[in-house]
Amino acid sequence: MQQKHRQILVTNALPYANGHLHLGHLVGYIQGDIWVRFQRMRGHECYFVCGSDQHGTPIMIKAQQLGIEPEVMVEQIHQEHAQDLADFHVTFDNFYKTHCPENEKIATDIFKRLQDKGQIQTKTIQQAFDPEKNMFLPDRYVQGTCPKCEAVDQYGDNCEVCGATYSPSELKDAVSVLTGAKPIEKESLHYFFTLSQHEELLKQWATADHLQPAVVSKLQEWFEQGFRDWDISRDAPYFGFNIPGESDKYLYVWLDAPMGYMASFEQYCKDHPKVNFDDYWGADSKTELHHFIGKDIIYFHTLFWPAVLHNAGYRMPTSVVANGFLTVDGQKMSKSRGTFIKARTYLDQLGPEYLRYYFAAKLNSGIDDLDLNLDDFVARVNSDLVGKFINIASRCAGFISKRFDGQLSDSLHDQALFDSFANASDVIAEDYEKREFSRAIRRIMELADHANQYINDQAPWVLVKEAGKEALTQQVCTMGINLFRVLMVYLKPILPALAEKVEGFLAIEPLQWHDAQQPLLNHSIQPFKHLMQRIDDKRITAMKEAAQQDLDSKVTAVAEDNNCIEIDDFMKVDLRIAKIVLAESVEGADKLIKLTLDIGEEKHRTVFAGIKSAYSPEDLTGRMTIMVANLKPRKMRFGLSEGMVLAAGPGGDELYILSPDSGAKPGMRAK
Ligand code: B3M
Ligand code: ZN
Repeated sequence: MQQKHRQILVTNALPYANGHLHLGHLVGYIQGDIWVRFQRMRGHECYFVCGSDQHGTPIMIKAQQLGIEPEVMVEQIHQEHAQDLADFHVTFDNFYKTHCPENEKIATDIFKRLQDKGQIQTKTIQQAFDPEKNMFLPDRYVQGTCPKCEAVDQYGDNCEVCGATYSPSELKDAVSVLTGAKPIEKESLHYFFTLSQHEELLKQWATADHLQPAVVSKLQEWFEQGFRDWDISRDAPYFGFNIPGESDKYLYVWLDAPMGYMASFEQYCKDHPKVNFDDYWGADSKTELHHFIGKDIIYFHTLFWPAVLHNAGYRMPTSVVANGFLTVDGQKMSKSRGTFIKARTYLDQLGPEYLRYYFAAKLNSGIDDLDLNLDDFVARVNSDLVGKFINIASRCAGFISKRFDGQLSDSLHDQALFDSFANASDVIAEDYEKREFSRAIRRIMELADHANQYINDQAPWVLVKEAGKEALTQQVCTMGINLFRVLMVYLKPILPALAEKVEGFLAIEPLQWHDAQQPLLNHSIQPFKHLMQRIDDKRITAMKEAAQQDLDSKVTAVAEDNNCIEIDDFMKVDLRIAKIVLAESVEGADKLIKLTLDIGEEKHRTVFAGIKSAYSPEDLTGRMTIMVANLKPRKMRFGLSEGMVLAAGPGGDELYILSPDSGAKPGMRAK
């Protein structure tokens, strides 16, 4: 079926640059890559871009925890993600980043275009503020008791137990997740995008022409709730781009993240001048723009993003394609069960195309969750790919190589059978176009069964022993090889590396979709080499153990990052409430104060404390403090120091001794 030439730009969601990619991420990336490879096989001009999402509070906090600059952390993780995706054969034309000059220019320009159209407004709002961290708290950084059902440890703005939604200020006993401090309500000026003015635009766009049915119905719910203007600014400290004209207000990460698609494509166009940025992003673009995302970020991609694009004078997306979440063995990925599997942990044990095949065998055009059942994964890959598909070639190639010097016959033994394979091209293409990959695989595997049945019926291993049957043997094996080649065309979007090996074995140019129509005859092939090995269960076990160690290493890594100690070590420390009975200067020591402490059973414990830079002795006598009572006594020039009082701060005159709450008594032990 002749089809018009298409120009297509495809994107995948930009992974946050603050953590490793895991198999759940791979569902969307593999889905997008299969669809792109299919389009390219059909001869369309199809570009595929992505990149790292590098801004926002979680990234800033993570970098602080690791004690490195955010720019350094996001670059390290950018490289890791790029390698992981390349090793899964996800062929982005460009895997760029959001913390880059191109994106800053685009974001600033779009902000100003919206502002000039009166679609950026400012409003003073109240927000939870952490007085210790000295920063405003995103909703999920506030934790407390649900105001409705009293469930504890609920985050931000909605209760996971009863589903109630509320503002963080309504949470009872709210604390900052970062410091444990009680948040205060603080005012700040924020910038808003006037989303509420674009309901009609979005209602017209958010149809089945652009979105999956489940997404359309979700959007209907959101339309019924009505739209509020979108808060697109965040106060310092923040890692991102400044709001134009502001020094300590930043663009909210979700404003500049999807612009990262544009930045990635713009950088690609700079390196490929024949590709024109405006052809793909201009308001009157005739090309296609498809966003592949996880279903958790539909809101941003089907409401904010199309409205921002349109109002900034750009085209709107042709489609937004959401994929479901991944479960493993029927449950949420779990670290303790060793099923929270990083992309690299999988790749250390198994080839990428096994997983590509298994995900494709489960993927359809909907947004259902996908289960990676590890036993089924092994069985399905070994049965379909090795037992059925590869088997077709391996049962025929040997005869062609050994008996006919690699030469295929000049005619087909069963033209009708070949035609039935070639004629499947259109329905399988339609399955791929509609992202019904599991249906495409069902059709392909049915054809593989027919091919194996044909070989069973013709039994070349018998023919080859019968006098006068040489030509027939060569024809039958040539038929088998041709059926295998057609199936390789159909499987190539899913198994690109295997396809490359097969193209080498058959000594042919890279297979395109239309190649399924013509048989390969009167052609010399290479000796058959092992194309794919079966999955060994031991690999799965090793992967799960490694995933579990990832947890241990993850915890260790965090521990090392925060020099954490074991709980048992901490319990050895005897933290005691102490009364400073007497504080005295120490002759000849400009930093020390001699403290005599009442710690309950002992009334005159001596400690030399280096706090003279911040305190005079007379300020300390009579105060309560906290000390470490079981520290090994230390012989000093001025006497024996029998413990340590606790003080915090950067030093100099900024040193603060810790004081217990009123009512605490000398000798009480901290728990
Ligand atoms: N980084 C969320 C995610 O990683 C977000 C996607 C941005 S796409 C513009 O799924
Ligand atoms: Zn609740």
